[in-house]
Amino acid sequence: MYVIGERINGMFNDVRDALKNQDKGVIQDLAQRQVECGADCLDVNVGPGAADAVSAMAWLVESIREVTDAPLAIDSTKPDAITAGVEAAGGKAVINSTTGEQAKMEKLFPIAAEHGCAIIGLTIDENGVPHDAAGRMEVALKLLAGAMEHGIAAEDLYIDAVILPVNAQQTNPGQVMETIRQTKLLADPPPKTVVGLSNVSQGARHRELINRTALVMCLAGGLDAAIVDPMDSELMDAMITAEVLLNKAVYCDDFLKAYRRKT
Ligand code: THG
Repeated sequence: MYVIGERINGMFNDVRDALKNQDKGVIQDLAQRQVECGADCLDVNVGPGAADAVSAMAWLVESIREVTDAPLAIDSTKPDAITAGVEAAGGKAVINSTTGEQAKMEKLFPIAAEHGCAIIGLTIDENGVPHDAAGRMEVALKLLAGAMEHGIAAEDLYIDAVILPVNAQQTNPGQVMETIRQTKLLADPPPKTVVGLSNVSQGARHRELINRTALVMCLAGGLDAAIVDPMDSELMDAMITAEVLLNKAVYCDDFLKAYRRKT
């Protein structure tokens, strides 16, 4: 599984304060620790409070680039902030994200094509988040068609079925898991699949247990990537073990250690 570290997000108080005080050491430490724990890519999101999202994104990415050249998932609803982040990342970036809304696709697919970036497509359109897997698949198909029109390969499109807090919407995770399964049948080769895992447990008790159980269930449906906290070692152990059981990693008695040696 492609591990996208979630911790550089202004939703977290330490990141929000670091942005306010221009304290790049905090950001650099989070970048290095996530990579050491197995992140393949780092999500970068300035959070809802940033006054100037464009300059905040550029500052975050430049700070991270001083310590790692890991790919970055440039996470913003604002196309200008995404462009600033992708340019500061030196092209090694995943655009997070477009939706299936026509106006958004027309803005964001050209940015991905121009910079040669992969792009996440949320299954949200002009009507909002669909209620079931069938509605999500309709949007996924629009996203795939939009990507292809702009010369973006299916494998560079990550369909995100939008996992939501289970305590508020108990039918959501099951619909997301079904969407993951169906997305892998959409085309040959199929688009990739991703979730922002920690959404599922927001506001709930036993967050870590919910996160790791949901991750294993999504992996069984064919999940390719997830935005997660790689410093949660029990979550990472569950992911590694699921990959062995799904025959995506070779079994050996020391499989946890073998995976960690790779990172
Ligand atoms: N899809 C895509 N991108 C995404 C999401 C998604 N980016 C953002 C988010 N969802 C994934 N990242 C997070 C990061 C943190 C949390 C949830 C998802 C989180 N934060 C604590 C909370 O809200 O309780 C913050 C509190 C704290 O600990 O300080 O849970 O779905 N493409």
